[in-house]
Amino acid sequence: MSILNSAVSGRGFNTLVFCLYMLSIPVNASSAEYKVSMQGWEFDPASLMIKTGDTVIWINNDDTRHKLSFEDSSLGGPTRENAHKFNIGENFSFRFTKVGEFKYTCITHEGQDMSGIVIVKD
Ligand SMILES: [Cu+2]
Repeated sequence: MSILNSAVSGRGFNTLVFCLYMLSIPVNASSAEYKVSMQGWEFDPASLMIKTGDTVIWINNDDTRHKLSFEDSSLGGPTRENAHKFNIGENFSFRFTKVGEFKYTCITHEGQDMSGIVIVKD
């Protein structure tokens, strides 16, 4: 049996496939998910630092409704005119594809200063 044969057959081949798979992991794992809880009329965490391509999931853990609105309309997310309305227990996810600092508020509870920020880096 030649060296080449042993490398591409049986266990050698499995090891080769495994190594290629491990090399591909950083590319596949480049996007992450973050959760922000709405509880006690606050966002928790109120400040998040993420990377482009990451997703943030807001979860309404209050027994009241909330309304999410981003300040920057160029983000493509919900805005004051088109806020995302959360019923009790409802989730909303948004994937950030732009670098920047994006402030958001619950427009129902602005008087209670219910606000947060997502900082997106490359
Ligand atoms: Cu609210």
